[in-house]
Amino acid sequence: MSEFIKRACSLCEAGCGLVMEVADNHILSVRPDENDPFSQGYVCPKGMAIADIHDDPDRIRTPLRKTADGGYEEISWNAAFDLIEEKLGQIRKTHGADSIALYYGNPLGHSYSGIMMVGPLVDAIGTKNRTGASSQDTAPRFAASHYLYGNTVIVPTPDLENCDWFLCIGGNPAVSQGSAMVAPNVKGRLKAIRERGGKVITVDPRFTETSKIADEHVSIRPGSDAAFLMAMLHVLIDENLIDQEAIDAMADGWESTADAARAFSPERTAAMTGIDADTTRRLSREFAAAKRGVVYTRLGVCNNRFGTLATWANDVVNLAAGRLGKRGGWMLAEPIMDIATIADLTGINGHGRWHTRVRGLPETQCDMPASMLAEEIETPGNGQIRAMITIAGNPVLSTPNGARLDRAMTSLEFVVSLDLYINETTRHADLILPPSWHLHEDHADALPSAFNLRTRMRWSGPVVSPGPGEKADWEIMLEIAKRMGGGPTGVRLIDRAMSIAERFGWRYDPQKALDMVLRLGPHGNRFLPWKSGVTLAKVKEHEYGIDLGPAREGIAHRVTHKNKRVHLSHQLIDDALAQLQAELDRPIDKDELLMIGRRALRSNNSWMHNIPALVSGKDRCVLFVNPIDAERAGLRDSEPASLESSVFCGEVPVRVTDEVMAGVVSLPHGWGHAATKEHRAVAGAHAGVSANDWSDDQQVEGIVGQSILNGVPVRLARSKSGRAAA
Ligand SMILES: Nc1nc2c(c(=O)[nH]1)N[C@H]1C(S)=C(S)[C@@H](COP(=O)(O)OP(=O)(O)OC[C@H]3O[C@@H](n4cnc5c(=O)[nH]c(N)nc54)[C@H](O)[C@@H]3O)O[C@H]1N2
Ligand SMILES: Nc1nc2c(c(=O)[nH]1)N[C@H]1C(S)=C(S)[C@@H](COP(=O)(O)OP(=O)(O)OC[C@H]3O[C@@H](n4cnc5c(=O)[nH]c(N)nc54)[C@H](O)[C@@H]3O)O[C@H]1N2
Ligand code: SF4
Ligand SMILES: [Mo]
Repeated sequence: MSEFIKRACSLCEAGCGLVMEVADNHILSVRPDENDPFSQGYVCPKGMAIADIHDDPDRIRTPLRKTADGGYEEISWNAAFDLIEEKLGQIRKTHGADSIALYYGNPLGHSYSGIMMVGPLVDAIGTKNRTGASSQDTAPRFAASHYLYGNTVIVPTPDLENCDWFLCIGGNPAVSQGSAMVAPNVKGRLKAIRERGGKVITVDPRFTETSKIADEHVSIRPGSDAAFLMAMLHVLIDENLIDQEAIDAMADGWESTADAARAFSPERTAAMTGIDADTTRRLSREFAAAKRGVVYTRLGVCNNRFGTLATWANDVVNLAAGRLGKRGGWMLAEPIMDIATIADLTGINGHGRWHTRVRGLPETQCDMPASMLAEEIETPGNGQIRAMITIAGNPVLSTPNGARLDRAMTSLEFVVSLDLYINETTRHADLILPPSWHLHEDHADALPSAFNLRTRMRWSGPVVSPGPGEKADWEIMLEIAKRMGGGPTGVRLIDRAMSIAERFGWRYDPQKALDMVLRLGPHGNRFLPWKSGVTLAKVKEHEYGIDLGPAREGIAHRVTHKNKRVHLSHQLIDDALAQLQAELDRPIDKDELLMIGRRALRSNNSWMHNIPALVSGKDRCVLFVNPIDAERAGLRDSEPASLESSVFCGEVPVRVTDEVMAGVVSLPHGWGHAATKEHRAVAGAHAGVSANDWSDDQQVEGIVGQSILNGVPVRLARSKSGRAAA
């Protein structure tokens, strides 16, 4: 007899409702949950393939240890933990804690129990060399929020439900499902804006899947968004379209900000942005005239030059037009958990408190920029990285100059990886530890709730039970933390008390930890039995979770600066503005070619290419080239080309298309699986090339040191061999 189990998809922040048919602890089918009030029957192809990932025959099911001849042997969990304790213990003793680096990847952000264990594990090791995917996608956002609102995790979100004018800059939500905005079925939501008489505009170097459903598309030169946003601000001020009352009520430092905007007339920024002054003026006027307009920036703006400045300017433009904290505008979510306080208590709210050894790059939210990895491994001296733990990540494919990191990793003394697969990074591991994975675990949308304009949380139970000996990420991480002298909280005294309690049968339980943060949160019952309020038990009572309604308007209830106001002026921002100004008048090199990325609906960064349903059809790892650039380089459609950057030269198959603007080429990241084809047959058959072999680890954004993954300078030529590398 089969049963039908409802479950929120845990593959991205949208959290779409799924129904899974299960019999004998096996998933027979997956379908959209038409009754889910939030996703309303929407599911993307990745969600539909979640059981294929779960059952992928190429997944690792037991801990593996690398053998002397480069093969793998199975090893028991205990022996694996003993080895970790011995090796990492020895390396830390001899070379200090910073010699052990920890990289955690994107999927961990979708596991509440796993992400909660990162801090304690890092504390147990004692290293400052913690890095991960957020330094590839969101560090500029976190830093801008830290300075503007007082806390890295206070991130404004566009109110798609209620806006009537949506300017989407450097995001492709029709494919990504939206980043830092929880909105299942974004396409439907964007169409709804138009159906209620509103307008959707994309600003992007590529005519994207989102552009296709928008009213207007504006091409922009990569890396110039800060200039475009400052020009919008200039027009709003110049034409007296600002909401002075809202600005005065909310923000400090407006005068100097307005002063700075003077230098950025749309006539002056046009050369850098490629957007003519009339278009910038018209869009600014439309924005101000719209009743409920909002300007949104995302990844293409963040992991780019001037990422932090542009993100800051994004918020300032919304503030200036009176759209910050307003219904249909740029709003602050009110998560059920008080994540700003958690960020303060755990010390993650901050920027620039310590720096990398070799290049002096700053931490943001306790994470170092990931581009530091290769040089920190290669450069001798005190604090040189000699061992690495990777968790749910693939930095060889996802961080800039991946080929350099690939080489550098071979010199490490010890590598432990927690992953489902032997991938391009974990193949360097001495030990690979497989987690039992999502569908064996319970799931709560804890982190994404920070970007959800409905104050809601959903909890789903495990769909199938793990086999004997399978462990969740959090269990593996906790055991490593213990072996390194720590425990589940990272606070020595409490951890010690917990370890004593364990002798009497007490066990750490992530559900209890989640329950605690819910109870202590703004809607929680504070452990007072007579008080009604949110507890995990109450969340569990509702099959689609608790929904306390839309976030309130205003910002003061969320801003954590003492005076509850937005702080606009900061030296770092002033310096970046001066640098941007200096670049405005730089003549544009006619031959300049900048490479950007491209996401696809049936892919998730580097790791879903082993699922047949997600890679069928034409190979997607091709370089999009504008016909003008193709002609210049003498390239023809479908032929391979030689692509060169400051760090790498290799061949790529080309598609000639005016989808990308002239001067811009586009290659998706996350491919390049030739080195692991013996471990992942399907991915190996669709190997492709890695875009990050071309991106440069030495070129980073100026304030937070974010990897520059969009806007990489390249040169194109006819391939000499006449064969594509892919
Ligand atoms: N050129 C270029 N580079 C980019 C980007 C770009 O746009 N262009 N995007 C950047 C962005 S936004 C990001 S977030 C990064 C992503 O980069 P990473 O986070 O480094 O890598 P992923 O490709 O997401 O790989 C995730 C790994 O986690 C494993 N995994 C999946 N689920 C779990 C789990 O529950 N537990 C464990 N232990 N492992 C799991 C998968 O098998 C896979 O190997 O890439 C960045 N790199
Ligand atoms: N299907 C699918 N969904 C995903 C992912 C995936 O790999 N596949 N990855 C997930 C992850 S980790 C993240 S962080 C989110 C990211 O989600 P989004 O923030 O929506 O990011 P992208 O889809 O990469 O879109 C970035 C856009 O920026 C454009 N761009 C590049 N350079 C510039 C520039 O200089 N200026 C401007 N204005 N635009 C520029 C690109 O052409 C692209 O259209 O998506 C998540 N969702
Ligand atoms: S958009 Fe796709 S991957 Fe994201 S939650 Fe929904 S079904 Fe899952
Ligand atoms: Mo990301």
